[in-house]
Amino acid sequence: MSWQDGFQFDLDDETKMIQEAARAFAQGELLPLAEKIDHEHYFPREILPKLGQLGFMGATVPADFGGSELSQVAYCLIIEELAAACASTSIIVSAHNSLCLTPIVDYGSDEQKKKFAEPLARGEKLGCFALSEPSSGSDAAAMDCTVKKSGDTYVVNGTKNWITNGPEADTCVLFAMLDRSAGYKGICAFVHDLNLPGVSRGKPEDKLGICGSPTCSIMYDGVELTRGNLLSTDGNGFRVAMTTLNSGRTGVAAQAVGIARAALRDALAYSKERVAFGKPICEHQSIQNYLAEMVTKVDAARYLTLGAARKKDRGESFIREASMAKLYASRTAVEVADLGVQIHGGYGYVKDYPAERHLRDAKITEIYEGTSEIQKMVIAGHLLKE
Ligand code: COS
Repeated sequence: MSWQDGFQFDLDDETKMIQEAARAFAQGELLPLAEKIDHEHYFPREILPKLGQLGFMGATVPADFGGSELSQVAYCLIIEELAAACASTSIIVSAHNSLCLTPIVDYGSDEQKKKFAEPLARGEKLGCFALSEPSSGSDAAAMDCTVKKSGDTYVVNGTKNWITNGPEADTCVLFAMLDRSAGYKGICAFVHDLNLPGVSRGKPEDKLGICGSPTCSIMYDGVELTRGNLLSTDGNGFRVAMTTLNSGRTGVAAQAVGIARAALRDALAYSKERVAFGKPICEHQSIQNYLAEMVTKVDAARYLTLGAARKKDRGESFIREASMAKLYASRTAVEVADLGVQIHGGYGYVKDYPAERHLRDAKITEIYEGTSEIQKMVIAGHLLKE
């Protein structure tokens, strides 16, 4: 056992096996590609069928619909392992599972699960989630994308922004406003194929980090959907979005733990090799102080993350815990990656070493699936009610 395992958290044998399989794949096949994925903004298409074979593309989906039916704890461990090798790949997998598959499984009819969830869970198709817009992100209910209903037909017009997997995805979970006068109760959720007439995609965004995870806008121009695309009922879309994001936040927290772990792993290795004042820098107290701080935070972040996931697995309320995990783990990722750069000195500032990549990759975890400011609103709101 090494520091990378952290607390064992009473994992059962099956979960330990999944963690080991994820680590073996991530370290053996993904880590060697991570630099290319980042530097060339390379979408690792060839990795996806392999992740499908491992069962990671439908991690928590019931076996009846082609999934692996794993616990949320096991899912978070998979995302952590992928992120410790390549943050871009971890968010491709996390957006696909948490944001696209979860609402289909939780709110879709059996027919929708068969049609949309099965090929996603097998890794044959890639999913995305379209909630944010050019003028609404944190205030998710303030959306401008509209849907007009006529009989069983729903016609969608508007633009969705910051769609992780957008340029490559086949299937989308979409949110649009049916009745503005009803506020958040006027929002509908849909699942649809992206190759419909009237759907177009913007150019891939040029981002600070997670450069192999493609992001774009999706435009809807009179796109016709049917009742067969509606998830849940008219007006229940905000609930679909919020509950989806609750579990999604445990996935982003796990991603942040993985990035922090990678930053510590690389800084630790460097500190043993680099000599200053006649000895390896890991023998200097100031570097040891950094390393101690880093490993403590990584373990604390993982503890919060798996704690939130375990509450979900037990069917308990986990909204505050998921937000706490995301808030703390994302800050940890940024702080630990920053110290990783500091330990590397000048070498931390150039692209020859992965230290700077971890810092660029870490930052987004404080922004997507709810900014840190939103997480604090959720945490304080629940604290005052409990
Ligand atoms: N889980 C389940 N239900 C939730 C919820 C959550 N986390 N947050 C809010 N709700 C429910 C509330 O219980 C309420 O339902 P009822 O009226 O039935 O009780 C309803 O949603 C409206 O809640 P509220 O009035 O608090 O909504 P607001 O519009 O004020 O927004 C926040 C609440 C800010 C928490 C929400 O908009 C949010 O999470 N924003 C961030 C969105 C986000 O993460 N975007 C990233 C996009 S994906 S990259």
